Amino acid sequence: MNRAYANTTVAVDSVFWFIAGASALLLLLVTGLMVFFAIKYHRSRHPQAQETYESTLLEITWTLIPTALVMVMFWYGYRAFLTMRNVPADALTVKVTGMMWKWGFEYPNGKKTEVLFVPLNKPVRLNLKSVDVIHGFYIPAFRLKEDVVPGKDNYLWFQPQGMGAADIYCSQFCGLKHAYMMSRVEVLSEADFTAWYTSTNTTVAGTLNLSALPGIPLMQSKGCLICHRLDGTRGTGPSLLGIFGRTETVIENGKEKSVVVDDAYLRRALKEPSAEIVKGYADVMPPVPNLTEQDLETIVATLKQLK
Ligand code: HEC
Ligand SMILES: [Cu+2]
Repeated sequence: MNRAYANTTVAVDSVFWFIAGASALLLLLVTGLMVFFAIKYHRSRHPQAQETYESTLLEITWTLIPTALVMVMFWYGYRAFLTMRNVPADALTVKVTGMMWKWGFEYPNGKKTEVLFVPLNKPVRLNLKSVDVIHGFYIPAFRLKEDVVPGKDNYLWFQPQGMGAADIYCSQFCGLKHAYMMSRVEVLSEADFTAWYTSTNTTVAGTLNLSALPGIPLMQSKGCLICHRLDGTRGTGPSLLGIFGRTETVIENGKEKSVVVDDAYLRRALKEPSAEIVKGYADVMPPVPNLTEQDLETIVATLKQLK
C-alpha cells in the first residue's frame, strides 16, 4: 500500500530536519572542542593551570549566536504552524465524530463513512467533535494531531499530496478499547473521489436487490467497494459477485494453492488480508479498521448472497 502524505507532512518535516541538523552540527562542534581542549591542555603540555576571569566579547558571542539560532528555529516552526492553522476557503469540510471507540466521518452531501476518503491535491477541513470523552485525532503520516474534546469545536486541515492510505489513531487514552480506535485516510484521484462521492450505489450486481442486503452499506462505509466491484468485473481487487463457492488460486507464503471459497476463507480474507493473496492481484488490501464479530458476520452473510 502506498503511503499517503500531505502538505503538513512536508511543512513539519522541514522544520524537524532543520532542528535535527542544527543540533547535530552543535553536537559535533561541542564534542570536537572538548576533545581538542583535552589534548591541548593536557598536563604534560600545560602543567600550570591558568584562570580566566571575564571576557565581555565571549559572553556576547555565546549569547547572540544561540539567540539567532533559536529565532530562526522559531521562524521556521511558526511558518509551519501558520500553514496548519489557516484553512483555505475552498476546503472540503468533513465532520469528524470521535466516540468510544471509533471515528465517524460525515460529508457535506450527507454521506457517512468510517474511513476518511479525500481527493488528491484538494484542501480538506476536518471539524472535530466528541460525543463522549476526550479523544485525539491523530494521522502520524500527515504529522497532524488534535484533541477532540466534548463541548469544544476543534479543527484541522490538510491537502493530500500523495495517493495511498495512512492510518488514523486516537491519541488520548479513552477507555477499554482505546487501542482499537483506528481508522484510515484514503487519498483517491479526483476522478475516483468524485465517482465515490456522487454515487448512491457503487455498482450493480445483475438483478440482485443490493439495498436489501445489510452488508452493502457496511462495505460501502468501510471502503470495500472502492476496490471491489459487485458486477463481475475486475477492480483493484477481485469482483465479489459469485465469490462464495468459487475455486481460486491463492498464494500463501510464496506457495500457490487452490482453494474453494467458504466461510473460513472469507473470514481470513477480511481479518488477515495479506495471509492468502489471490493470484494476479497485488497485496494491497488493508486490514479492516474496527471490524467487529458482528460486522464480519454481516459481510460474510452478504457475500454469500452475491450470486
Ligand atoms: C485498497 C483496495 C481494497 C480494499 C479497500 C479492500 N480490498 Fe479486499 N482485496 C483487495 C485485493 C487487491 C484483493 C486480492 C489480493 C488479496 O487476496 O489480498 C482483495 C481480496 C479480498 C477478498 C478475497 C477475494 C477472493 O477472490 O478470494 C475478499 C473476500 C475481500 N477482499 C473483501 C473485502 C472487504 C469485505 C473489504 C472491506 C472491508 C475489502 N475487501 C477492502 C483490495 C481491497
Ligand atoms: Cu479515543
